[in-house]
Amino acid sequence: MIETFLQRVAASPDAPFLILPDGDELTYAAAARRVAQLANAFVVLGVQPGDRIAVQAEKSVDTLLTWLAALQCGAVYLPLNTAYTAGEVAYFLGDAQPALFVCRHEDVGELGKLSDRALATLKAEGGGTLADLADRQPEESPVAARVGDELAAILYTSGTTGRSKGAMLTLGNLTSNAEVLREFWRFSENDRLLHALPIFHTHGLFVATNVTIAAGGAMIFLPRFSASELVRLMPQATTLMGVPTFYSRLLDEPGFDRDLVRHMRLFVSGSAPLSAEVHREFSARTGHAILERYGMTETNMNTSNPYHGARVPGSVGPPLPGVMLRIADPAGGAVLPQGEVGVIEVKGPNVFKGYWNMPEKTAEEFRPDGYFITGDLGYVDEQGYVFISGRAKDLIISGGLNVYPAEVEALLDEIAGVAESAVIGVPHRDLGEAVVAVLQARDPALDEAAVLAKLDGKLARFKQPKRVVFLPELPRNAMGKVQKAMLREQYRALLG
Ligand code: MLC
Ligand code: AMP
Repeated sequence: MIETFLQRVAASPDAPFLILPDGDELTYAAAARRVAQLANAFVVLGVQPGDRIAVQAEKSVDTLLTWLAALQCGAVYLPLNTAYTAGEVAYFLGDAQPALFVCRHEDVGELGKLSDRALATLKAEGGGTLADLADRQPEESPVAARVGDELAAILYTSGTTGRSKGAMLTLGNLTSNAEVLREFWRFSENDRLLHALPIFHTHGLFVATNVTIAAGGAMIFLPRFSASELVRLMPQATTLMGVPTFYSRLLDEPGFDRDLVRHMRLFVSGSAPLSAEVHREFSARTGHAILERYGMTETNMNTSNPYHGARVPGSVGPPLPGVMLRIADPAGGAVLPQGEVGVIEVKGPNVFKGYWNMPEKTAEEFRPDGYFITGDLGYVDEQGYVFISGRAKDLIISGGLNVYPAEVEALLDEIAGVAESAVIGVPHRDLGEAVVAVLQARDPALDEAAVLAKLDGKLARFKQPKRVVFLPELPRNAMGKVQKAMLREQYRALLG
């Protein structure tokens, strides 16, 4: 991506790359100068090609540019969700052993001690020790020579069995996917993408940013999602990418109507299922059919509804060019005939190299012929459109963020007075699904507030249950396994 970025700099140095909510602009040339300064700062801090750089910092121009600067000096980028607690961050740093950890300036007291290598900080409003060091660096820097198979980034995804896994993404994975999406979604230098996603996940960092760079377009770069800010800035934009919650919230926003979006070229949704109802309501209100696509941290984007042609509500569209997709029997792996429901498997230049330091896990999730087992269940219709109908993995997706019940259950089971726990996802109008804990208590005095207080500080807040409910006993099947489907049914109206 750094080569693509620098080609864009050379071609159109004065074109805007980032447009800030107050109207300030950063051109491609100015961004390149800052990227070089940051890359030089990394080298001063001891980073060498192949080293990891972990970043847990608020969304800002400097934070975004650390991604390109890491590539420029040949490092491997490791972005971390700002919601992660110190305990969660300690695991990632221990596992990935980054040569440099960049954290929020205010966190240095708590997190500084987690890293025995170089440490630097960024402030949300600009500044911090990394920014100050970068200010004193030359505005040019050599570009590390690397080949496509080398690592560009490691993104941690939680696992069904507890430990988070670092998905290793190569330069080739990212550049090929960015190029395919640029062409498929017709991005150009005229595009102004409203960017309100976090920049520590595939969606905000790779899909949105890399596609913009590949096209030489600009991002209207918001520090966080706000429906009213999107409405205010929409007249300057051509495109928006978001999780389904963005779209349901926009529908609730006064002033969000056909006139406001008449000039828009494209609305893309992904990371979680977009309900057919929101899709239809959005079309009726605006005249635009949201384009839904399907991806994963491990695979980048796999499928997309077409740019021209039917965007089918409830479907994630056919496989993207270059992506091979099949439906297999989750148990034996036999490929199933068209129309049958099974586990979705994918193969292509977009698919990651494996999990960091976990060769056995990697081997388990690939078939011998190289297909990656996504853990999503679905089928392909007669027109070749993919429909996701469920998940073989025990995973909750809340507002586009993944929560693995096993991780929450492990912490709940440690609480004195809890006999057993089952964490489930229940329908939630705003977040799609929300986390609920069902507990069998040993201590009758244990209540919801006490349980939530015990989780606080140990688990990122988005993973914490929105409700805790108690049952005298958890329902089990003949094998003794907790029947989560039954619990999901029982509590499906809990959050309205
Ligand atoms: C925030 N909160 C959430 C939450 N987001 N709880 C559950 N699920 C979420 N997603 C909680 C906070 O902890 C806080 O709780 C309260 O809600 C308000 O926080 P906030 O920061 O003000 O929330 P808000 O700005 O409204 O955020 C909602 C959101 C955000 C939907 C805008 O979560 C978001 O940007 N999601 C996008 C995630 C994303 O980028 N996913 C892509 C993954 S990549 P409290 O208790 O402290 O008050 C991927 C691959 C692919 O999946 O295909 O793209
Ligand atoms: P992550 O591990 O955060 O990258 O999340 C990837 C998961 O998000 C996938 O395995 C799917 O379960 C889910 N996902 C992504 N896009 C969609 C979509 N359009 N519809 C349904 N689920 C999706």
